[in-house]
Amino acid sequence: MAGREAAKNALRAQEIELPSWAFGNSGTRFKVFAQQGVPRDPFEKIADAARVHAHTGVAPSVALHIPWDAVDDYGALGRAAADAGIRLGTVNANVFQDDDYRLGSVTNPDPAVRRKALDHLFACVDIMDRTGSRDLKLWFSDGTNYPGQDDIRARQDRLAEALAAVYERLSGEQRLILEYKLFEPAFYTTDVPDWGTAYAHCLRLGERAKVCVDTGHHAPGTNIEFIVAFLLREGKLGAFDFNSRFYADDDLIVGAADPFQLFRILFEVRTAGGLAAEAGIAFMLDQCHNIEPKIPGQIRSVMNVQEATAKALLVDTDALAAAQAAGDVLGANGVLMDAYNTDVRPLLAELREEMGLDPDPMAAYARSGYGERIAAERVGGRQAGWGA
Ligand code: AOS
Ligand code: ZN
Ligand code: ZN
Repeated sequence: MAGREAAKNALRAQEIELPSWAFGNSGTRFKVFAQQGVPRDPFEKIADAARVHAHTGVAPSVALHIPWDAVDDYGALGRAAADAGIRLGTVNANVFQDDDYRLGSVTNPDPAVRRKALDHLFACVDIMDRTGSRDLKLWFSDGTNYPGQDDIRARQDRLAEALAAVYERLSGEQRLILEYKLFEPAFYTTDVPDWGTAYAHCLRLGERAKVCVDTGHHAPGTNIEFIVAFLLREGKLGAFDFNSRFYADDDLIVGAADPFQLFRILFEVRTAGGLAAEAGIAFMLDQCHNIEPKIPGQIRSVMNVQEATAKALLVDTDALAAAQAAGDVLGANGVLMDAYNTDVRPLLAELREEMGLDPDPMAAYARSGYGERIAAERVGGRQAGWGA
């Protein structure tokens, strides 16, 4: 088993970004379930995200979603984050929640709608300039429902044109992160359906365009760790949207459905050097809690990412390489499984104590009284996607 201390050092440095939209009310396509104490504005979402960081120590940033988190004064939002001990992270654009986007946003056949979508993307870059965010994350709901509805190649041309314009608008260290998704809301064609399409567009754009792998955005049975390994090898993996799924884009707690898959993904990240900050991979959560309480739901997800990372770090890579070189199939698989089957909870508890945290973040949050306090103080909390 590889070194515990080395594993702890890597885990201490790990940073997991929380989605602001995880803290608002959400639901299924049939019903949004209201919870007590949910944030009434972006400042309260930041306070809740900071709470997750306070208990886990490894979630120091929160991703914004525009316009859900639009405010007049981004300087004030950034200061609120800093005062709470966190920072503003990725800006997620929203070109899917407007009547005009019924037939698509940047790939819409109507140039006026395309212009409107592009203007929103530019506005997101303006916000990044103010928040100091490095990444603009683009997910497009664009696609078609019926054969013949629109020209597949023309839509790719329109997409390429919009991406090039946004990329051109970026400055300094800013990056464009393109997210793909197999289907939904479009059911016949999706304009960015898979990693290959996202990769091809990013390749054309340039060095600062990278792919986001949302773990819920593939066909069942897809080998996601292969995609991760490939993108890492090409220097094109920019971010993860971690969540878990049983059927489609379920957006459930990370590691709930398939913790072994999460371990396999993080093992590829670890062996490619992707855990180092210099690798520039944003480890984000993209979940919408529906029936579970939101803050502890995020804490649980952060802990699950940590556990999978810890197991990935414990793989004895020397023993693995020796077994692989010798063609020892069972030996190699055994090395991987030994690490996966290790109970890393004591190691993580030890790490948290060393970081001055309670070894049990879930219990510490429950004891803190924060949940009761926000339920009493915040009346009229909002849906995750309000204002759009
Ligand atoms: C949509 O399915 C994607 O996962 C996006 O990342 C989306 O922007 C995010 O879920 C917030 O709505
Ligand atoms: Zn996502
Ligand atoms: Zn999704």
